[in-house]
Amino acid sequence: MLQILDDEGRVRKDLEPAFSPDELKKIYGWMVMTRTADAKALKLQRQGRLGTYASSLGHEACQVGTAFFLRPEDWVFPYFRDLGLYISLGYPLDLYYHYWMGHEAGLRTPDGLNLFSFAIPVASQILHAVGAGIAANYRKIPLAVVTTFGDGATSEGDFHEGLNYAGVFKTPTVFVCYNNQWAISTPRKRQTAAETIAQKALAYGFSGVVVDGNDVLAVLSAVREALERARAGQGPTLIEAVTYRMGHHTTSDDATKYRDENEVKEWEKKDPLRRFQIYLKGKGLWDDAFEKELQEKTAESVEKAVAEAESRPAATPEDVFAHTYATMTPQLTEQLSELEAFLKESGR
Ligand SMILES: Cc1ncc(C[n+]2csc(CCOP(=O)(O)OP(=O)(O)O)c2C)c(N)n1
Ligand SMILES: [Mg+2]
Repeated sequence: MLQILDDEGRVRKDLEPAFSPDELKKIYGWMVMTRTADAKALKLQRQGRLGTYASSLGHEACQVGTAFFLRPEDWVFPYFRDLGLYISLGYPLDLYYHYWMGHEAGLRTPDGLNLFSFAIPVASQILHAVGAGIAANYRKIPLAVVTTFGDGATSEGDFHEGLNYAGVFKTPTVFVCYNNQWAISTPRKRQTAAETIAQKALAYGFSGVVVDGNDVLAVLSAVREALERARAGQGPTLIEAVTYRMGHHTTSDDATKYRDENEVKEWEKKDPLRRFQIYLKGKGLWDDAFEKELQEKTAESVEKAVAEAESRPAATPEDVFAHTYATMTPQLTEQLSELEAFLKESGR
C-alpha cells in the first residue's frame, strides 16, 4: 500500500511530492471545506431541511486527492458519496445542497464543467466513464476520464464489464475505488475473497494500485500518475484508496446495528485532516491562527450556500413524474392525476 504520510503525519522523504505552499494550502482548504459542508448537511437533514444524505466524513483525502490534478478537458463520472470532489472541481455548493434537498436541478452541472451527474445506481457510472473513454480514443483527444465508486460497486456486473472493456480497448479511464470497508451493512470481507480490490485490474490486463486513502499525498501521487498514463494513451488504471466510512451509510441508516464502535475508534486515529495538518505544521504552513481564519471563512461560505439553496424553489411531489420520460406514459399521466386529486383533497 502506497503511504507517504503515516498515521502521525510523518512524511516519507523519498516519496514526498513537490507542491508549492499555495497548492498545499489549497488542498487542505478543500478538505476542510468538505468536512464543514458535510457536517452542515447532516445538521440540515436532522432539522428537516435536507433529504436523506450520504456523508463524506473520512473520505476527504480520497475525494480531494482524486480531483486535484484534473484538467478542464477531462471528464468525471462520480458517485453519490463525493462531496470533496465536487468542492475541488468548483461545483457550486448551493447546487449540491439543492439536489440533496430533493430538487433534480441541483445536479444540472454548470456549463464548462465536464462532470456527469453522480450515480445513485451502484456502479452504473463505471460504464459511462468507459464509454466516454472510447469516445475520446475515437476522436483522438488526449484526455483522461475518472470514475469513482465504493467497494460495494466491485461486486456489480457493470464493474467487471467496464474494466474488461477498458483493458481490451485501452481506454483512458482512471477507476478510483473508495474502499471504505462497508457497503451499507456488508463488510469488505463479504464483498470479495480477493486480498485486494486493486488486484482485480491484473485480470483485465492493466495495473492496479493500493493507496492509503486517508493520506492525501498518496492519493494525489497515484492519481497523478494514472492521469498521465491515460492522457499518454497508455490505458486504464485501477486505484484502490483504502479508507473508512466514519458515519452511517446515509441518514436513513443506523450503523451501530451491524458494526463494532471500536472499529470506528481505531479509524479515528487515521483521520486524513489531522495527518495533513501535522505535515503542514512541520512545513511552517499551519498554526492556530491560520486554522481559525480558515474555519471562519469556510463556515461563512457554507452558510451562504445554504441560504442560496433554500432560496431556490423546493421540490414538489409532482416532480417525481417529470424527469423520467420526455413524454409521460399513459400510466404515469393517470397516476399523476390521482396524486393531484389526492393533494387537492387533503388540502396540500
Ligand atoms: C444497483 C444498485 N443496487 C443497490 C443499491 C442500494 N445501495 C445504495 S448504496 C449501496 C452500497 C454501496 O456501497 P459502496 O459501493 O461500498 O459505496 P459506499 O456507500 O460505501 O460509499 C447499495 C447496495 C443501489 N443504489 N443500486
Ligand atoms: Mg463502501
